Amino acid sequence: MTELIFATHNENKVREVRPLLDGNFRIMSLTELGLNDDIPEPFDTIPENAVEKARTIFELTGKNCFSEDTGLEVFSLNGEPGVKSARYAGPSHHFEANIDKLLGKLEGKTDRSARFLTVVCLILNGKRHLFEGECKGSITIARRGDKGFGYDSVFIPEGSDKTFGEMEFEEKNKFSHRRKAIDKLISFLQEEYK
Ligand code: ITT
Repeated sequence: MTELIFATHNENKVREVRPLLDGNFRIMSLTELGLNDDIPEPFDTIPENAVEKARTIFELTGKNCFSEDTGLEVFSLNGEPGVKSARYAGPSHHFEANIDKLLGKLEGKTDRSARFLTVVCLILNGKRHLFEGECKGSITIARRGDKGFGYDSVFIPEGSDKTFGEMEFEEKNKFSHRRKAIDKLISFLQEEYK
């Protein structure tokens, strides 16, 4: 079975993505490989950071790998938190503080529309390929649900009345930005390996 490293330290992402690729590809996480060093995300755009994560792991291992970078963009906040999603409330990457800041900034705003954007970067046989996935939706007034991670408890995808925080990850995968980007990755890999 073809092996691919998923260049992420976020185990929630691994949990969502692994079942989508199961059967055809063996996904190895950085934790399983004992690669615990921080991966830099120095850039101001999501695609550049996705590339940087995959490039770092490819240089370290020389193996086929993919990464992904995700941001939440809120339209009435001019796209914030965007590329700063992980460190919106400060460098400590604290989910709860990030959500508090977001809900605070949206207080009194009627337009609460938002989207998650994911860019996956695959490095296959030394060549780089990018795939994008988007999920449109809106931000709730308060947190709902304790499943998922990050901003899941305040994001309702279009087509549902639940937040991602109220969904098991299989249900989130029916709507999610990550799922859509990974679907494109899978179609590409199927062509490459047919
Ligand atoms: P890696 O860089 O190791 O992959 P990360 O958690 O730092 O993991 P990102 O930079 O891609 O991941 O994500 C930025 C933040 O956006 C992340 O910390 C979460 O708070 C949030 N986020 C990403 N995907 C999300 C999702 O599907 N649902 C809710 N929040 C999400």
